[in-house]
Amino acid sequence: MSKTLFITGATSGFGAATARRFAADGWSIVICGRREERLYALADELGCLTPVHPLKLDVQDAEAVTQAIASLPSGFRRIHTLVNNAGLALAPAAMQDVQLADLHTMINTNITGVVNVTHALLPTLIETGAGTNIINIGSTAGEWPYPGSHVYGASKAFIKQFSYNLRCDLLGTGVRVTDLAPGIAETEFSVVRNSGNKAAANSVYEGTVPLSAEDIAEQIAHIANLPDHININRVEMVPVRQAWGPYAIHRE
Ligand code: NDP
Ligand code: 8X3
Repeated sequence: MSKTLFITGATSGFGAATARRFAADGWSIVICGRREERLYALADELGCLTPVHPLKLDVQDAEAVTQAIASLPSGFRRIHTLVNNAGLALAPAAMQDVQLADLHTMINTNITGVVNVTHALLPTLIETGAGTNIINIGSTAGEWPYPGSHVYGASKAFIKQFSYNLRCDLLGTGVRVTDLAPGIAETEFSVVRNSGNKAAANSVYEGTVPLSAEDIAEQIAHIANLPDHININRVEMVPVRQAWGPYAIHRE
């Protein structure tokens, strides 16, 4: 029987690329996202390769997450790999200049959403045990501060510590946990962050070579398929053209 991947945020970017990568390997896949049209289009695309179950889901809604996971069809209940990928950055300006609602959306999606989905899937992951995976998509922003990252970066720092703490709780179950922390990657991420302003989004990637969604998908596939006795705690993955800047100094 094929293994089953459960991936959130599959309607775009890393999530869609990862669904395609695992489908090519013959995994059964539960794809989640809020945009129904995209979800069904991806299910149609991959359905000729492998069993696919599209799940329209807002990860912020704990009750909806619990219900959706409890009602998975029988062929999709035994999850082998959970990828907590759904997430977003908003309000790319100083904390003092942004809307509180945008900060709440990031917290509710990047933190609460990950907790909701993980809590609901832990019983099935633990039941299967050895070789199963929780791969949480963090970010370099969770480790390295920069202006305008405020709650977004802090939400990704949560992902790192949550992943490490989960490993402690899951020791002995065989369930593996990884914080996969990419640097800049070209997806719809920057369009969302810049409220649909494509020119502002494109300028993030102008004149450089960012990571691609397929690069991330390849890394996720690598981690998920490692021998059962290996746990990758954290991977920080950046383009060659990305490094750190100096401390900022305020001068009169
Ligand atoms: P995209 O904007 O391309 O994809 C984000 C995905 O998250 C979409 O499928 C979206 O689907 C889904 N999503 C957002 N909010 C919700 C929600 N409330 N419920 C369910 N799904 C939701 O961005 P990326 O692929 O780049 O981002 C994927 C992850 O990678 C995010 O966690 C992001 O923070 C992280 N990341 C991105 C980097 C980058 O530079 N691109 C670098 C490091 C980390 P829908 O709108 O249909 O619900
Ligand atoms: C997204 C990468 O560099 O925009 O997590 O913070 S970055």
